[in-house]
Amino acid sequence: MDHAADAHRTDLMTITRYVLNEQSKHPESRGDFTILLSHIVLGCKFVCTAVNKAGLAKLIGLAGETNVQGEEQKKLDVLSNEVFVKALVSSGRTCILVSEEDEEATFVDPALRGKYCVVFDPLDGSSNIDCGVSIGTIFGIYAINDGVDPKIEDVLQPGKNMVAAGYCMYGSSCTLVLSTGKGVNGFTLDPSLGEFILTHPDIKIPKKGKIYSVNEGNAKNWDGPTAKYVEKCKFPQDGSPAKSLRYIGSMVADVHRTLLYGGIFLYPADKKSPNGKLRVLYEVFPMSYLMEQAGGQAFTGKQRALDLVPTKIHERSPIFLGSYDDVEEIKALYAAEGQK
Ligand code: FDP
Repeated sequence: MDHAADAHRTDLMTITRYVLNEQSKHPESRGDFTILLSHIVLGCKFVCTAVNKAGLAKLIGLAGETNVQGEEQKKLDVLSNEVFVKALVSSGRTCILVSEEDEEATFVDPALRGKYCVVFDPLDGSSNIDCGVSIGTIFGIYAINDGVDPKIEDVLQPGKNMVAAGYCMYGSSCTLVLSTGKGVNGFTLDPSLGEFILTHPDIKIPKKGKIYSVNEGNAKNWDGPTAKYVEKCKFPQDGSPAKSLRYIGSMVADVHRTLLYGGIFLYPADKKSPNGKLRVLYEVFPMSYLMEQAGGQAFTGKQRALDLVPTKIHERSPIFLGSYDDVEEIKALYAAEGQK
């Protein structure tokens, strides 16, 4: 441990302090959002610990299996969902929860209701769990006027209406990236303090990147603009260098790299999946919100992603997101296709 460096870090901007500072700019605020966020942070810390211990604790396995003590084992994604649902309900600030793990939305008991609707994927990138590759939690937050009589329409809103969005990546470090509509900030969990510390203030995505990120195994089923775009990445005709390909297959990790290094992340529609794979409410919207807040763009192949109005809670959409100029290029290819 570098005690000398630690000795200099005496003024730590924790995530709670950061949000309280923001709250103090709104004297009318009652602190509800701060309380909600502290429950999300607790969920992230819990899942981070569970992910780190997964191999040791044999948490990996089929839901319903029993361990040596005869206790029921839960798969990490099932466990993570339970943790987040309980943390969000007990915050007393939520009224509707939509989780990737639950077919139906959860309407919070009236006695515990607040004004926020939270949409989330408790553990995204599940195919990477068993091999220890980075995975994450993604969340988006809507606020409704009052949480007394919530309706499913309250979450079927365009992503631009979200009041906050973020993700927590369980990787070589545990990083929480958050936007409350005024830029993007990244916080890294200091395990010795148990606190998320502001390590990446005001993240801005490079205007143009050198990396593209897509599952090329699906290439035979792509439409014209996606195929042309990827061809251009590999064989640019304008003398620019070819882009590098990076694809982890875990949205949080691929988007995190895109946000920090620039470039583009694509999960397009294809002949087999005409709506793509990724879910609008808790994958496409939060990541698009963060990208726009960081100066990038997010496009569905037809429109700005955050303008999409979902009609079902588990709806899917194609998505192209990342550096402003790179997304501009794919938009131009779709526009040209539309003019044919
Ligand atoms: P996973 O299936 O492993 O849960 O939506 C889930 C997701 O992962 C994303 O995290 C990831 O970006 C994408 O699917 C990967 O899909 P492919 O395996 O089709 O590339």
